[in-house]
Amino acid sequence: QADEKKKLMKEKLWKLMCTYLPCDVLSLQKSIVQHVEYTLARRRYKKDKGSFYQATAVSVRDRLIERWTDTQQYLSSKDTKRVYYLSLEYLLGRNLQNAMSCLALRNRYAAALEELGYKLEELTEEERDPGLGSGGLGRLASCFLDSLATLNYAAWGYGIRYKYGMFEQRLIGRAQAEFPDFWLKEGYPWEVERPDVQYLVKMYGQLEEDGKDPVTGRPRVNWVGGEDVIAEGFDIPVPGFHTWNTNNLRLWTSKASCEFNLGSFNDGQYYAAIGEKERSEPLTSVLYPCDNNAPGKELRLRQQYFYVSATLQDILRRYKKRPEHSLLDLPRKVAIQLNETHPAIAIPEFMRLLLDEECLGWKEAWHITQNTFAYTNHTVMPEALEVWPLPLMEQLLPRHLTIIYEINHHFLGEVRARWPADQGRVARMSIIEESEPKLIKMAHLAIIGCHRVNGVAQVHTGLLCSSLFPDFYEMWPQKFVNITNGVNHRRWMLQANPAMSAVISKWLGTHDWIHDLGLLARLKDLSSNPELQRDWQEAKMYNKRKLADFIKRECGIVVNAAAMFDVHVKRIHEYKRQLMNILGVAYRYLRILSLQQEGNTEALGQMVPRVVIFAGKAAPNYFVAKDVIKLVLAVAGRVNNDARIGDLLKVVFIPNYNVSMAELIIPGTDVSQHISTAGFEASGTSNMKFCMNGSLLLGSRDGANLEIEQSIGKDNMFMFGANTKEVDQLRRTINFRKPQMDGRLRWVLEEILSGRFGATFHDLVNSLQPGNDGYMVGHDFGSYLEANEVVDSIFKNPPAWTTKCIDSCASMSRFSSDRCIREYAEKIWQVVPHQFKPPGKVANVD
Ligand code: B1H
Ligand code: IMP
Repeated sequence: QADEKKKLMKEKLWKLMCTYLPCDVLSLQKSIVQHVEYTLARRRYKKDKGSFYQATAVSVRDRLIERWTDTQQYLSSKDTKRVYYLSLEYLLGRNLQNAMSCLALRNRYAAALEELGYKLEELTEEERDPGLGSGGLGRLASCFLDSLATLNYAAWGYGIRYKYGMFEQRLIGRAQAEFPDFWLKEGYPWEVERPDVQYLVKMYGQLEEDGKDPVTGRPRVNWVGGEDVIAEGFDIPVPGFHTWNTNNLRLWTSKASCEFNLGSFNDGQYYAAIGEKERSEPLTSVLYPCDNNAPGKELRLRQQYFYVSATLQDILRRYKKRPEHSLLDLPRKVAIQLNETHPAIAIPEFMRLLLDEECLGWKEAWHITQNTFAYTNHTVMPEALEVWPLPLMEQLLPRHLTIIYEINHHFLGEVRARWPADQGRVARMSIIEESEPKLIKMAHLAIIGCHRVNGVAQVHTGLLCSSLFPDFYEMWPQKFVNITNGVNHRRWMLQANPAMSAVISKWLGTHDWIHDLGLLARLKDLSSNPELQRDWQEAKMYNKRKLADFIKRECGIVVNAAAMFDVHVKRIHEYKRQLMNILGVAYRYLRILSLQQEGNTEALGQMVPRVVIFAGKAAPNYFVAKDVIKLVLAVAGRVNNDARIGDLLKVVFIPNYNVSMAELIIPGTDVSQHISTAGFEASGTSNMKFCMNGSLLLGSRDGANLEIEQSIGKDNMFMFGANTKEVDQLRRTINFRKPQMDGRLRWVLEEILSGRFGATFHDLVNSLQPGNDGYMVGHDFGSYLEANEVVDSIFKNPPAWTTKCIDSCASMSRFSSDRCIREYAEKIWQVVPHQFKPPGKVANVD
């Protein structure tokens, strides 16, 4: 009888748990209102957008969780190979619309909210961006997670749940000021805390020899003493678009281990224990806001190790749950991708776990590690290549240092065997740089410990093989592959630009392009059709008006939506050459004034009114970049307040660029600038987003610009300036040449020095003098201005312009992150999509 009762209870529980939440409009309304009343405990008769956003988010999350649990259950039962993406940065952007679209419930939620007196668009604005990254690298990681889920790959992201994300940028006194971004202030409704998922992570301490391992015969080492910190997981479901598959992003937060270990409270160590707690908590407090610049701080290495160790422990635990799994087979079930070298300490950590905890021999452990890990390089900038002082590694991670020595020893043995008597090569390839202090080169460690190394655009991968790591390429040519970046077109077209998406669907007669961007190619036959052009232009104008309204609200500047919107938004960096842009703007301003003085009304009449829009953050300690912002603001102040200029030129710097702002700016752009010095921008990804949104690119011969040009055709892109080879040559001879400076540039610099724009910006002007100009602003300035003239001349012919925009957009399918993820799956991870089908029939109601 007891058995019968148990069985009934189990059946009842099963039935209750397997009943999916209803998704009709009334049920959605009930769930939202219940969450306002019970989850948030807000007064039901007080209406406010914040609560309704939160409640709607939790209601959506409930529905995601069902799929998430099903997916994970299915994958475990099938023992599917999983991909783990390790990144120190994620720029998720807002989640609400994305999740609703994935569930195909956007229209229903919109209808449900409408009847309750809320507009979905307005609630969307209530969501705060989790800025857990600094720029393109972090956003790429998020696009990848979206595509992985949509394409039915079993994949988890792992990262850090920083308490303070990317700083908030404000403009105070015509300069950047940084404020902390406490993004969790109102709570984050998309995450689920996992107090049951905790790991201990040890740092510092000493090594003790402990005899020999009886099985492997290796000397056994104990790592003792030091500090323990607890890593606790927070999970964010990552839904796929119109599929049941729902992946996971697990972010770690640090906690003091004394909460784990109450012993210290009971033995009179109360205050010491509290002290330890205080020390552990800041570990995951703050994101280092540097893009393409390694911070080299002890706390940063601690963050990296902390999250890597927790992640690998979690992965191993999951793998070992199946008793039939042998560690030797791990690479058949697990692929781990390192996003840059930021998590590269994973290589010695994984070795440590296999050697010291799992008691494997070196050979087995190394074989497993190499076949599991792969590394993506995102930069060739010397200041971004991570190196750690050896004494710091020795102090923080003594065991890892000995493992790194051993890896290096085996590796250099191979090098010597292949190139006997080539001591120079051995020194170049070593993981350890024999400097004072000695340095550990994380890129070398990553290349040696991984079975694949990839660059993120053809020209970038070429540079990895020819300039950055030529010795490694010579040794292992098959290890190096290119996978050109891509972006999630569902976020960057469908979500960010519903107006243009509707035009595309109307003219293609289908929404299927959302799944298969290749279908856009059909638009090329129609691109000069006047009716399509009219629809296209209307959509663009709608987006430009929205952007103009935003600029008015945020910056107090009124801009004319009929003018050309010329946009340069990205991290502020010398190599990205915002300086060249603003000098070009200053030139345009001076030229307008001189034409007016000459009374040259004909030339003036030919000028195209432009609104030049900048946005982006400078790293707080990057003073040149901060000076560039000051110069932009100074020029803006002069130009916008000069009544003689009127609508011919406006300059805007929008503060606090982030993903959701990018979603607003990109669709409202006519021409966008990607003008890095050739050889410096590994790929760029916003170039792809702009092109997909019907803006034309003004670009240098760098990164993915080159491949975009190949796809859309030379005539649809405004390219200028030196190519990689030329830049390389110019930089080698920089101290011997004294080239003539372009007269127009000289004019602008003289005007700046004269105080025409307020401050005189001596340092910036000086950085452009021949011999100092490492980023080739002077060299490229002339061709840059000429390219700008071509932009103007075509903009004056709207049908010609619009044809180019449509043709470009229609040729962008290669740059979807779907293509990119399929390449990773095939060339690196050896995984295939899984076949999980939702239980019963799930209607796509949107
Ligand atoms: C990119 C970085 C980066 N490359 C160091 N490297 C960082 C390096 O905090 N740090 O230490 C942070 C970021 N970011 C970017 O990656 C490239 O510059 C872009 O060209 C590329 O599109 C993007 C994605 O591949
Ligand atoms: P890119 O450097 O212009 O290719 O930028 C790549 C992408 O990173 C952009 O499209 C944004 O999605 C994101 N991004 C760049 N800079 C920032 C930033 O300062 N904050 C947040 N996101 C950024």
